Amino acid sequence: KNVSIIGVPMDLGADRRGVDMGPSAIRCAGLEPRLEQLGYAVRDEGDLIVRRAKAYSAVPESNLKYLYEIVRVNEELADTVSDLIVGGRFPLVLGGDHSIAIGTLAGVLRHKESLGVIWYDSHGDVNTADTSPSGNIHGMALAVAMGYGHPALTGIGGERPKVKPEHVAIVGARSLDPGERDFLKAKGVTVFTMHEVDRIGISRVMEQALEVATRGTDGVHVSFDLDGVDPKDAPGVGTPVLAGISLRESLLAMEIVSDANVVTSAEFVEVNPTLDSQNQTARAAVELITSLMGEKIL
Ligand code: DIR
Ligand code: MN
Ligand code: MN
Ligand code: MN
Repeated sequence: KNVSIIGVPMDLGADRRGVDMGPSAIRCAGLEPRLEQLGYAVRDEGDLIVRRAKAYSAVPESNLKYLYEIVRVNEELADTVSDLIVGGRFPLVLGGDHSIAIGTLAGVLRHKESLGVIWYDSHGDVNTADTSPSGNIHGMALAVAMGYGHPALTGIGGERPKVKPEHVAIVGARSLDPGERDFLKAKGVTVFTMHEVDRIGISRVMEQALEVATRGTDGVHVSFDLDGVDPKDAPGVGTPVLAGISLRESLLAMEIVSDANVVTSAEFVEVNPTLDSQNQTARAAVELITSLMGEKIL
């Protein structure tokens, strides 16, 4: 099987700088050789170019920070991901902030009528310009993938199917804005909050999440925000939230998803190595990626 690594050194979708170094940190943690050990033919496609912005380039009458550069990069990412799929390669995207999921999903959706999505995150990322308390586009990516938000964002990647709310499972939520709660209830998105993780355990949560993401779909995308993991295990993230899923549970989650043999694309985002010591969070990301890609202990 052919895997392509695409780095997107984007940090314009969030307030705190530094997740632009995520792709480099994950590479430094040894991703490529670890995937090769699993028998994959790995190609590193390198990084997309993200321009440093010197000031908010918000559109008039909108609070969307850095909209134009985020749109430009995500258009390029959508094309890149789409071309790789045409070439028979598995796209593994490294962030960068979570706004890059807009481009990844737009590219994948050119080839899928009905894509399931597992969104592993302490946040919902279903704000729109109207509900966002921050104007940060990383908090909007999942809404955009479902077709909700500013037309400059929902139009990325051109005409293509959207992700349907009934095919989405959010796992690990513990920080939702009021507008996001309303949105998730109104659209009927399945959300496994920390309450469910604690009550029924991560293995049953993942089995149920897989049910949601595979029922009536033709593939599953895993969008993994490292802030879904507890800050004790993944301190190097842009927006840490206490009381999260442990790294051990998260590795089990990825193993369960891997065993289902349904994943068609993945991204790992929000690694901020400036907040780490010993590149801890990128090293966790490599373990999570290899678990998702089929690594077994024995
Ligand atoms: C918050 C934070 N809900 C926002 N979102 C984050 O700004 O929309 N997502 N950090 O990962
Ligand atoms: Mn996120
Ligand atoms: Mn998050
Ligand atoms: Mn369906």
